[in-house]
Amino acid sequence: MVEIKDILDRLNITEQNHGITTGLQSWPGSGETLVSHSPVNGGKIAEVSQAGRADYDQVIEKSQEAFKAWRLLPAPKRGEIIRQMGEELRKKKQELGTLVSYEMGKSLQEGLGEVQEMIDICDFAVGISRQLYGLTMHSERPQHRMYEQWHPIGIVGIISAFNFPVAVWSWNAMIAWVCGDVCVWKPSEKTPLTALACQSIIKIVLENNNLPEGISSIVTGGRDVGKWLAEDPRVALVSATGSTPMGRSVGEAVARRLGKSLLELGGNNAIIVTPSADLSIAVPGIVFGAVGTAGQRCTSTRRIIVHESIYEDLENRLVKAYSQLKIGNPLDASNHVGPLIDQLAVEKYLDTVGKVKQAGGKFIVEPGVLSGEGFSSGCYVNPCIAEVQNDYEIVQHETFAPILYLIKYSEIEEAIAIQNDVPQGLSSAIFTLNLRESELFLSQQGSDCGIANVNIGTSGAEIGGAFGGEKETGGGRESGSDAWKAYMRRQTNTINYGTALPLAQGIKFEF
Ligand code: UN1
Repeated sequence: MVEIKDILDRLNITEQNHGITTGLQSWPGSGETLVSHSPVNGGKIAEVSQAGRADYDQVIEKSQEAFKAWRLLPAPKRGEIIRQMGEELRKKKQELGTLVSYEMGKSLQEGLGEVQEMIDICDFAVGISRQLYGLTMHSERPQHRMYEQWHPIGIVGIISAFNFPVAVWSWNAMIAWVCGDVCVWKPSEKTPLTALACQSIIKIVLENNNLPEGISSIVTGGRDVGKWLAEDPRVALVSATGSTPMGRSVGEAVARRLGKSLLELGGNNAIIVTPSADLSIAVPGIVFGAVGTAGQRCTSTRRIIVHESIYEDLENRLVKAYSQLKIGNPLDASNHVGPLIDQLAVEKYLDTVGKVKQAGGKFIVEPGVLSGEGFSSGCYVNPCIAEVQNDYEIVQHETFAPILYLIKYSEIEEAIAIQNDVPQGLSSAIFTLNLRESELFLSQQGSDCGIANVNIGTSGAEIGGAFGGEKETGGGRESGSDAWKAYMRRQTNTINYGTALPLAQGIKFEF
């Protein structure tokens, strides 16, 4: 087993840490001290100071200055900086992945996978730095040229969640940086150390390239800091990942000042399992989706909508698979399921279990909180499965825990209607070998989610695609494809190289 003390040393995390940094400088914030505990064993990891308003303002002023310089660096040169960041992340993958696992509680494999996502988005961003393309269009006027170009927008505020404490920041930051923006990061209060570790890794690159402070800042803190970012007209874009209530308050505050927001909020992701499904791939897809990261991904599988003809067969296979799951220390590679993030999450798990029972749901794999040796943090719970109806109030909500719902259907149209009949619209999947069913599912009358998969589960999206969802998921797209456009402002340019001044739409204006 790894020695956490060594890992912290190698990532420059000490017992007491400055929670405010502008990339090169750091200082203790004037807010209350935050103590980070590991859900793995309940132990205290380290302390971090939080920001007061004056600390926040100082960071924003530094960011404004840095933006003036950073935007002048040609985009491919900015890409070169990101390439170097990817190299530093490669060198520290083991350490950072381990700290993610220890501070957040996901398995070491998933912690390492998260750092791999960071490395991959660096590579992607390097390519994008040479592809910030605008269109050209034919003017309706003679000797006129029209085109559009994309410019940096300024300061990007990044509010990230505990469940992907580093990867989701990097999807935003790496793309924002090649676009010419500067970033101010408010990490989750539950995982502040992984954020500081990221900063210490990329600081090497900022120093080696003599870059100014303020390109990459961290403001540690709670709701206050999120509110300051959301209400601050100096922050051009606020990208927020987290719960729907959090996103609603951020989105409303940003909209009030007519700023831009990019929201990546809750999911209530379903998998439809049809009669022709290959159950030998459907079962592992379902189980990883439901219990991986202890059900704490926004893409976690929450609902299985299964055809009545294979309902019993699938149910039996799932019960058998769940009986083989090993729950315990996530740093031990033989365990499949680690702890929930904290005691509050355990309370929410228990509350949901109670509500499922009250509504008439029947558990076929029993819930429960684990105690005894190895479970002293009180954060380990049994992944469980309940037979429910989709319209139960509780089933309409996202609970960030390994609780899986089974729902029966008889016609494919009904299955798609059930899949769509929730307020969220992030990820969805169908297991089928029937072309008509899969194409219907992917069509405009199919899944209403931002992500729709065939014969793979709902979680584990690759960075190359645009990531995000519809309805209460917030509508934002991050990561790959053309998600970079959210981090830039578009300018349409019309140039007259003739000797006359013809007006558009044929309007005559003579005097
Ligand atoms: C999240 O849970 O906020 O698709 C992001 C996935 C991961 C990202 C999840 N690549 O499951």
